[in-house]
Amino acid sequence: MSTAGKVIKCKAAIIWEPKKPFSIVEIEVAPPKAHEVRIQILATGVCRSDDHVLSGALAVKFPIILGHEAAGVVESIGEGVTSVKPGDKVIPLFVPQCGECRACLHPRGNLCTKNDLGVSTGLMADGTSRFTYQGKPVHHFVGTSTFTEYTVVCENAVAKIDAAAPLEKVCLIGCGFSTGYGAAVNSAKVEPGSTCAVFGLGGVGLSAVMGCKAAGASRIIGVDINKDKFAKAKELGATECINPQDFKKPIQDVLIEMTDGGVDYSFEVIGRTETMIAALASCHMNFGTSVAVGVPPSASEITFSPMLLFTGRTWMGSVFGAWKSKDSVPKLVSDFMAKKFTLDPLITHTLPFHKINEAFELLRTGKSIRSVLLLQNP
Ligand code: PAD
Ligand code: ZN
Ligand code: ZN
Repeated sequence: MSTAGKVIKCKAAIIWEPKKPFSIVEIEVAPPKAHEVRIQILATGVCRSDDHVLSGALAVKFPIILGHEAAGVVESIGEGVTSVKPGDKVIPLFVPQCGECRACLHPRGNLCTKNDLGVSTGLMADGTSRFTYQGKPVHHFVGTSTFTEYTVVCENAVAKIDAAAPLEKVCLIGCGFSTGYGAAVNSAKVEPGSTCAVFGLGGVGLSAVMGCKAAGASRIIGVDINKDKFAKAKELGATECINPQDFKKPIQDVLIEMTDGGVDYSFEVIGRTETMIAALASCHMNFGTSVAVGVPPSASEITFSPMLLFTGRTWMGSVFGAWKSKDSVPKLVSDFMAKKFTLDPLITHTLPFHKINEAFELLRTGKSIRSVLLLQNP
């Protein structure tokens, strides 16, 4: 029997307040309104950005359904939706692409103004939520909310992908892989023969390593305080790995010495203000570029010497790897299917949805790269 047009009761992982575990409860998911799409989520990755909400670093409205790196199947569509239909395999997009705003129309812009990042509302465009628990609304997260069996997203925030794509792998294209890889190939535009440093070797940082390698970098230096990350980083293209805790001097001084004055490109893929400055200072003063990828705590500010910029360095940020999401995600999935890159080394754990708290513990203790939660059998 079709569920289209009806409220769906299903399981979702709700967070009630920071520093508390997920509770899996039965929620109600309203049908999609005009220009909205209801998706059955089948696989979702666990990204540090979700954990930033749990730790309290990222300010959102509670209660909330987190999750933003997923893949699923369209269950039903609202009025006026033309780009997807029920049964299509899709990836939800935490950076939408409306195609009409200045960012979407600019050749270099990808942070569509319809996004719900930064100061988040936790609501759909009409100012309401599609989720209720015991009659009370529950907030959406960055327009996706994938830690639930069913979610509702705006049509601008969903991309149709190859029907043959393995959802338990390509869900990483919804965030971690695309963010890191794109930071190297789109934002920095790493050139063949260049020297790169990647700070933070988690799922996103390792994807940046893969992007640097694909772009032809000849030296890729991985930087992490967890040496257990080094073997995988080397497997994916890092030529050397260093642990800041092994040195008495600041890591930027170590990198400047190792590279005769600084790297061509550095990437901060941790989300800490100190390492953002260290990454900037590590790149060459004349022509070095540093890309800030890690999500900083909402309330943080940075103080740094303006000489770091005056002497010629470039500092830029990168959200979702600077990909125009709705156009690029289907192509990234096709590239994956054509074996132009691999996702397997990034997926260290695959767990059933009810083990969501365990998956976050694996991330916090540095034991996982990416955990993928399966909601049904994809
Ligand atoms: P992760 O926790 O898997 O990886 C972070 C890595 O940094 C770990 O290996 C840590 O050991 C390492 N680390 C921690 N502190 C330090 C330190 N002081 N010096 C060196 N290494 C350190 O996270 P992830 O890969 O899922 O995400 C990384 C960041 O990227 C995180 O802040 C996340 O919120 C952000 C992100 N940004 C976007 C975007 O669009 N810009 C998208 C997705 C994730
Ligand atoms: Zn993410
Ligand atoms: Zn837009």
